[in-house]
Amino acid sequence: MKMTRTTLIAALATFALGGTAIAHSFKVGDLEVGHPMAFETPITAKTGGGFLTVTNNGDSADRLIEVRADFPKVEIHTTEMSDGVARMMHVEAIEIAPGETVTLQPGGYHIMFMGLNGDPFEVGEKIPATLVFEKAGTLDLEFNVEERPASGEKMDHSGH
Ligand SMILES: [Cu+2]
Repeated sequence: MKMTRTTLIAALATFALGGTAIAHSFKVGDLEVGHPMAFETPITAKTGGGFLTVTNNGDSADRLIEVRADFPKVEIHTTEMSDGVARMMHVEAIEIAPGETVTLQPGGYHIMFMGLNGDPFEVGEKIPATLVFEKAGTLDLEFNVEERPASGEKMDHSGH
């Protein structure tokens, strides 16, 4: 593996924390984004989910309206259960009310990176992305790719 500056810093940080998942956060205006991460994906995966928390420390609502990353398509999704099957649906925006924390997690809201096409997410990889908020503006951050838990989340991707 070629040791880039980013991987070196990540390796040092991992060492310092004893190999536990690294919590990281990013701020723009009154918003704080906590621990953006994605699970590793199989080589055949066409999509990967991105997860994080957004806390609004201000006194007016804001909305996540767009996510930009180097993939053919990036969408904001929600998950709805119908007939016992989780189906993902595209949403235009996620509202973050003042004083609230919205959690993007498996089975709920998530960011969908689409068109992976044979370049899967690998543990330790960092995915650069830009979140666009209606009021707070843009926020550059990185999603840490982490090991998928053994149970994994099972999702129906037929809607894609
Ligand atoms: Cu999705």
